[in-house]
Amino acid sequence: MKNLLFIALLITCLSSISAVSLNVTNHSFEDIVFGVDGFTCSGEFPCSGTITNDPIPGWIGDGFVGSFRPAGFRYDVTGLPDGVNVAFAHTGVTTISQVLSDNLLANTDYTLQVGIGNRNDSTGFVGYQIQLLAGGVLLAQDNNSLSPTPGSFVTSTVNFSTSSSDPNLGQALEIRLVSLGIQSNFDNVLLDAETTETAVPEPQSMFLLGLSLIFGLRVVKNS
Ligand SMILES: [Ca+2]
Repeated sequence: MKNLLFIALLITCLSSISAVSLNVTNHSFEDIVFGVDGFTCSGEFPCSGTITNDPIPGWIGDGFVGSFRPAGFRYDVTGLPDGVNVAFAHTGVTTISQVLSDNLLANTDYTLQVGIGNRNDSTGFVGYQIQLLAGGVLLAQDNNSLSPTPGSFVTSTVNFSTSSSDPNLGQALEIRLVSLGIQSNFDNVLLDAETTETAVPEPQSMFLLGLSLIFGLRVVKNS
């Protein structure tokens, strides 16, 4: 038992894997406070909502897009993934995008997750794409693989892993949410990064390693 503990401590000190959640501004589209069924739009299109030059703070839209607080009956199957707001895209093929402050790193596993919604009062699910880019280059995408039932959200997951020689290393990461028609809803955009390389032990780890070695040697000597 003591030998197993020693080995576990040794492995923990020598090879650590760390996962972090990268910052996505306004990731849940809650920055604007609405009454029920309130929404924003840029004013480029006929709009009965709140007209603003920044309909989805932190994000750039290329068409009729905005933040939206859907009434309860619009998503009565699963509710919303997070909070009370979503983002909507309401033109033919429309993209909502954000360039992140993080760059593409070597030896890292990236996991992008986004809620995709199909309103109860829609005339049919129009489809979507969830894309992860670096330096404007598409790395990976979910090209409309899921089809949420009316009144529900599903979670799209996009994975991408780098080696030590990916040609796009150091380029700024970007997330694009694409609606393929009128309209798709998005929510709760999460991007995690997990390094896969063996870490250089930090001072605290070196201290634990020293204790482990002393403890282990005593166990071996006394066995
Ligand atoms: Ca939300």
